[in-house]
Amino acid sequence: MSQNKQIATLLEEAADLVEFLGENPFRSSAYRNAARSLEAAAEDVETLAREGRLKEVPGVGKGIAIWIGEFLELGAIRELEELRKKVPPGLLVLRRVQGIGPKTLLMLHQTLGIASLRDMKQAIEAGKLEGLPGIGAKKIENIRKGLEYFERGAERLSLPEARELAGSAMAALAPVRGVRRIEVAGSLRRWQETIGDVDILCSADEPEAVIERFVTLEVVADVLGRGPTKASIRTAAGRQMDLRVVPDDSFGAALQYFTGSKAHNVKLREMAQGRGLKVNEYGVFRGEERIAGRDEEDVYAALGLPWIPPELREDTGEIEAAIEGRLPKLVTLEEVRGDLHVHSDWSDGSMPIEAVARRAKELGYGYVVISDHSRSASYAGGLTPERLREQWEEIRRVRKSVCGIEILAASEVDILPDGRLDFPDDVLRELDWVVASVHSGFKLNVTERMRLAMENPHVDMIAHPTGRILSRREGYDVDLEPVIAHAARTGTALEINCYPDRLDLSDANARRARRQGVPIVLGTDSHHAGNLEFMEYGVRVARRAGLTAADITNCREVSELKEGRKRLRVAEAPAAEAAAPRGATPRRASRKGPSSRS
Ligand code: DGT
Ligand code: CA
Ligand code: CA
Ligand code: ZN
Repeated sequence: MSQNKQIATLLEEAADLVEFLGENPFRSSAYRNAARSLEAAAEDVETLAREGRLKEVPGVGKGIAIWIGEFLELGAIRELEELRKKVPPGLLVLRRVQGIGPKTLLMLHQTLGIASLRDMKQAIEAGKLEGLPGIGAKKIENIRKGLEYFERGAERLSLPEARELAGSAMAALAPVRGVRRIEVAGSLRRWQETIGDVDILCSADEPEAVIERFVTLEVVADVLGRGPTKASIRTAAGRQMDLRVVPDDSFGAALQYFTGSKAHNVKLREMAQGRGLKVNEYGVFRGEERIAGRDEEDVYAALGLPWIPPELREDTGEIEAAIEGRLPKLVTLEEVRGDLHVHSDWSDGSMPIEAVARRAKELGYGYVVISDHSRSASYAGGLTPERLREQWEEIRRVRKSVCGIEILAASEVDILPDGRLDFPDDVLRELDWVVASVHSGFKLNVTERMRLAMENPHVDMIAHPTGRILSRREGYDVDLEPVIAHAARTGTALEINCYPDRLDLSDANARRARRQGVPIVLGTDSHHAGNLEFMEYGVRVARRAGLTAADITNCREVSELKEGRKRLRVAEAPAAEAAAPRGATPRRASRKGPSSRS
């Protein structure tokens, strides 16, 4: 690990500790910002420190410069050591469980000595939480659910983690003598939202050499099994990876088999039997004769089917659709024309607006929004209307310096506990795009609040509609069915949030929403450099939901996007107008708004 990375890790830890101790939130975000910019810094800290240039790193002030100095000199940071003494590590793990706030946790630690996941579970089972001050039956039930959800999720890998593991293994295996083809299989190839274990398939002339390299990869902590053509390993972090090596002329059949899903394969085999054929990992057979197996396309073709994209292989109707020739033409990353959910350093992001614009342009987009938080999201540096107007000045400036891409002025406006929006209509009216989200009061009538927000003609989209965080929390107490129905009725888009630990809407929910005619938006919710690339995850969710470019708002060019905006349609449609209690906004050119570009 480089020293920059080491220090960044320590700063992240300090941020966690400070957060846990309930200290000034600015302190923890300062640590996190510094950590990120150290990781991104081109030069190593040692050089920077020697030349007295540490403070050139964004986010590194006097205090953190001292920390870095201590680390370089002593290999430790005194203030961090002090912080560590105040918080047992098990409590930091518990802190990530939904349903337990820091105050409760600290109290349970002090009264019951709870310091780990296991302590907490045992205390609940033994009924020790009952009757403690401020802890009702409902709260205990929430903690129990949070623990279950956390433990279930912790066993599976996130997509980025799985891709990283697979990518590094494949890079190491590809140069091994005799290797011909190598691919990921299993749930990772299907882009399932979490991954049980990583499956890799390889064709090679000398399987032993590949297996030998695999079991000696740097990440390997345990070899769980090893044979002449397959092996399974476990990493130090407890992650598992399987490798299969097959002859090149059955690579297609093996890839089809090991991609799964199991349910898809079972259905496919039944269908094949009906046609007098047999399918297995070695090929497609008519009697003794092998009629396909080298390439996956041939396997499907031998069964009379078009190739089915892996994302659809879950037995949710894709085989029937393939038989009837009505597989959807799934959306691709190249068809996405812009990003409709991006934060800049004006709120809790770290990218200046200009950097967002340049990156979006590099990605080939025609447009990108700047959708910073609104004032109620104070923890995230939400903007007041005054700051928002100042931001428009900056947007106008960047529009002049970065050409060839449209920068749309937007906001991610909070849906308040009573269902009102955090900005008045006369502010929202001037924006090019309005995202509305619930960021607080997860148990307060979320369904109704979202419905109210969607009544507002300025609200173009609801972000992360269920609020789930994969492996960490279940999400809001929201009933999605009426939310979807209301989105369809008001023409409000629902987001597939592309952040890999959100993926919200999920594939199944996106499919439901689309069936009811809801426009879908892919939003990265970018906060940092590199996050705009999360678009790929959202595209994969959309593909798993069977969506085409026509279903997705940001697969349109910017002109169509503007014309299609909800408030314009609402203004023209009397029926919908009646549904907007605060009155639909007539189309009106704004003098102050960011859209006036003269
Ligand atoms: P995961 O690892 O839980 O995220 O899910 P998968 O789908 O990667 O499952 P895994 O790793 O157990 O197996 C990889 C693929 O191998 C699976 O998708 C289909 C195939 N496969 C494994 N076991 C069986 C089986 O007993 N029957 C059939 N038809 N296919 C199997
Ligand atoms: Ca797997
Ligand atoms: Ca496996
Ligand atoms: Zn958000």
